[in-house]
Amino acid sequence: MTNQRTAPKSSLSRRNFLLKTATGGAALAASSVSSGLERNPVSPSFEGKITPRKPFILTTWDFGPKANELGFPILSSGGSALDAVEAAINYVELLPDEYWVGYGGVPNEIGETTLDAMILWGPTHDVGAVGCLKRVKKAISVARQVMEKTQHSLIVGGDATRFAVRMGFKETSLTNAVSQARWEEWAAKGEQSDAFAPEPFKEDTLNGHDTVGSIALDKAGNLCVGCSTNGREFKIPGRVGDSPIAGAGAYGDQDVGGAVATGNGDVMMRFMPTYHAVELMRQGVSPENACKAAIKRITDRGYKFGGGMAAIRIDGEHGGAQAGWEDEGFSYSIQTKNVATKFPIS
Ligand code: SD4
Repeated sequence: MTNQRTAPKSSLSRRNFLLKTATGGAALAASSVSSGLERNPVSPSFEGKITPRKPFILTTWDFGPKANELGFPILSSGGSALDAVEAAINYVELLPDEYWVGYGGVPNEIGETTLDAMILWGPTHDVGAVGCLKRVKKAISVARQVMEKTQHSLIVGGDATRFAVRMGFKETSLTNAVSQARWEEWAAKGEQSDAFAPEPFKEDTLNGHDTVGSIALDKAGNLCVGCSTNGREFKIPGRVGDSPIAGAGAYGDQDVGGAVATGNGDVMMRFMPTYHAVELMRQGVSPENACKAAIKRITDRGYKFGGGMAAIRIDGEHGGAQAGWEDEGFSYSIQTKNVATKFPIS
């Protein structure tokens, strides 16, 4: 028995229907362009006009320079951007005193630390991600396994842990003395997660949060983008933020460049800001203005949130923007030679 059905020759398959409608849509868009009715004509595509130059690695926040120092030698010795991003992010994930990324930090409402991470490989536009990963330290490496060993793009929760163990990762507690003490202090107050508060239209009251984002281009001109976080403090168990969502926490396009985001992911993921920024760069908007526009899209809707973005084109042009973080010290660092340069965003 076969489950293949032969469609009558005259019938319009769903695929053909979609193709026809898409073509119709394109024709419609083209005619409205020539009618001069559009208010904001899309600038001519910049794609194809951007040529990859020398290898670079960009990493966000204060851990950026050190992370780049580990990633850049991989690039300068002819290694892949994928290995460079993984090495840079692993460095931050395994820092013993880093509370916001990796183990030993940001417990959820019931005192457990869980991790979100994703990686995107430019040449194939393949993505791997984990959300709410428990009891495994190197979230970005598990995300890489999702990308390389499976057809899936995102695996979550206890099943992500099971997948990691199946791929050979060690299961271990993500709690340390700092995260335990911080959670006990908070739990003693008998509060519930601040995620039950009203949406942040007046002010962003949420507890601490942070993410490492990294973008690299290798000598072969291949782009890789990744990010990793343990989300926001005292989140509701099961919460997955923006970081493992392609286009939200991070995004890249092999022909254009990449963007990474950090901040209130519960708000930011509603707007796909990194996708937005990369698409604007494709149209010729500078990385800085692309980040500003992506953030403005969120604030224009009335949200008061804290967040930052950094973006870099494959030709090395870069920029960033932030909202509500004038005094947070958000920065990104870039390394193209021996030393990383830090770019504060205020
Ligand atoms: C999240 N965006 O899970 C992350 C946290 C973060 O700066 O980046 N904070 O919401």
